[in-house]
Amino acid sequence: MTTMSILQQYRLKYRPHLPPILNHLTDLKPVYEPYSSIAPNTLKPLFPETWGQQAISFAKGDAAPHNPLKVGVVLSGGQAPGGHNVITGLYDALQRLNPNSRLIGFCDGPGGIVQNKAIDITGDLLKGYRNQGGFDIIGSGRTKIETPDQFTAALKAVSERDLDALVIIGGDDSNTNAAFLAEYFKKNRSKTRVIGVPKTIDGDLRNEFIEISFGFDTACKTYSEMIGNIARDALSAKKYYYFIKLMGRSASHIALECALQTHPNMVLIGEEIDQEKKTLQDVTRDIVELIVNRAAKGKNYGVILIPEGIIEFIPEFKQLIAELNVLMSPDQPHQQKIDSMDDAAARAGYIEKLLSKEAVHCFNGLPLEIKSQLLLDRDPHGNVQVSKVESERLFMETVKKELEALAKAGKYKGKFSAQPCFYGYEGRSALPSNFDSNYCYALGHTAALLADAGANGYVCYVRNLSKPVEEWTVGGVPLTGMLYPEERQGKSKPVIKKALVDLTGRPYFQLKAAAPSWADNDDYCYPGPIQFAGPPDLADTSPIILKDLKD
Ligand code: FBP
Repeated sequence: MTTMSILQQYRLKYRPHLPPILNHLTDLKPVYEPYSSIAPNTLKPLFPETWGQQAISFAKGDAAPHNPLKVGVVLSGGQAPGGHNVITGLYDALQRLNPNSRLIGFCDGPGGIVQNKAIDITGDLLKGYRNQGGFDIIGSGRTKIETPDQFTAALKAVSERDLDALVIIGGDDSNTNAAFLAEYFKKNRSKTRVIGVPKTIDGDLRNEFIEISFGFDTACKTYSEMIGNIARDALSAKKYYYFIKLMGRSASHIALECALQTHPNMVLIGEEIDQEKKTLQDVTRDIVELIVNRAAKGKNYGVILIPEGIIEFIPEFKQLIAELNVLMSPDQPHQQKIDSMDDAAARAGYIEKLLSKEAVHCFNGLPLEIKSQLLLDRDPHGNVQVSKVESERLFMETVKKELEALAKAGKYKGKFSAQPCFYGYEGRSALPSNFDSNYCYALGHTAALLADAGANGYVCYVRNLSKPVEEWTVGGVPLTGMLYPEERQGKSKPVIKKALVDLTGRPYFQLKAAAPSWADNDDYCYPGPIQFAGPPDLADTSPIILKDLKD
């Protein structure tokens, strides 16, 4: 273990607050409740063993002895602050249920299950990870368990290790995978139950039960600190437009939350662009209009937030990306051919010939750099790696061109100097906020309770998150009920649908109401660094976008 900063040492001593129901672990009994699944019945034949289960909550019963459990845990996908607290919460709860319980951690993501590579997670090991950022205790990875051989290997691993349960900490894809593993294990008469935990800074694993995935709060607070600092810099020097791309693969939840925290001059919301069917040129013109109006007031600076997933919401890009996803899928020879070419222009030229007329029109209008970024390797789920596409630079470029044309026509007299920023990875392993520390610790406890209750194919929830911890409730919902058929790499597959920004929701209306003033005036708000100590309205805040739920 490396030397710990003073703050890290203080955070090790932080005792996460638990909702009162989790103070009585050994007395709790599961309560089964009807659950309105969104999954169409066409998916039922794929899940004969785990279809149609009820939701589970917990209520106080009589104190009863609990059998020792052996549980495996795995971290899957991108890092999200709080992962270590899910594991400490799981460990502590298993110990409280029965001190002879054991926890093992599969290393480096789901690939560790397939390779049966794991370590014992002990109280001593956890001493250095309580309330700390990152996933480094066991590592993470993006391997997806999908081939028959991988399923067989996973079953072998959990059987050899005699696991009562396997806890998968992951996003929408990993929890989809958890649903399939739960079904497969049960079908093969394995005793190992599978339980998911909703993780992802993107905040797109949301539904009636999952109010927000863990990590979102800390990531947004981290980005908002930086956006606030940049806004103050813009206001002080009055010479730059900052084009800030914010992580969040598809949905614009992070951009929305950060905008509500910092009040930039403009924020692009992918879902709105999609609804209004705005082209690249339309979006460029919206930004240009803001810049021209501000220039007329002598303001040649500003802050513009761009969600990472933006390009997929612009219709011409949507089609281009859909075609690229199919063309570059593993059963096609094109990715290999492209990778063997040294020259970026040749690579672009090769793919151009395979695209439809509409897609080629969009592709040809892009700078070569962006074309190359679109042709990089797919992620393990077959998606274009949008975090590699520098949309902040793309917009800087298109806006600059348009402003030059306006200047030539005598319609713009301002100065335009822009700086690109990308805030992404730096938010994923930050020290978790009190909110994420508490939330994750409660999620870990809930996973232990579900394992103890014999639940299979469930994802944990903690609800009422916009309220004080004392009002939080916990339980589990069946994963199959959250599935929906979606086209992936040209094939229809059941997946947990990514939740997009609700354009009829309170947070979006709040943004729309404030946007005109933010555009003209410099209403910047400076949240500063995450606070871990102090009054609750300073240190224990939850994401602003949650406030529409029950308030
Ligand atoms: P998860 O969905 O696995 O939580 O990851 C989300 C994310 O952080 C996205 O915001 C981003 O697009 C992507 O991971 C980057 O992935 P990588 O770490 O593979 O570069």
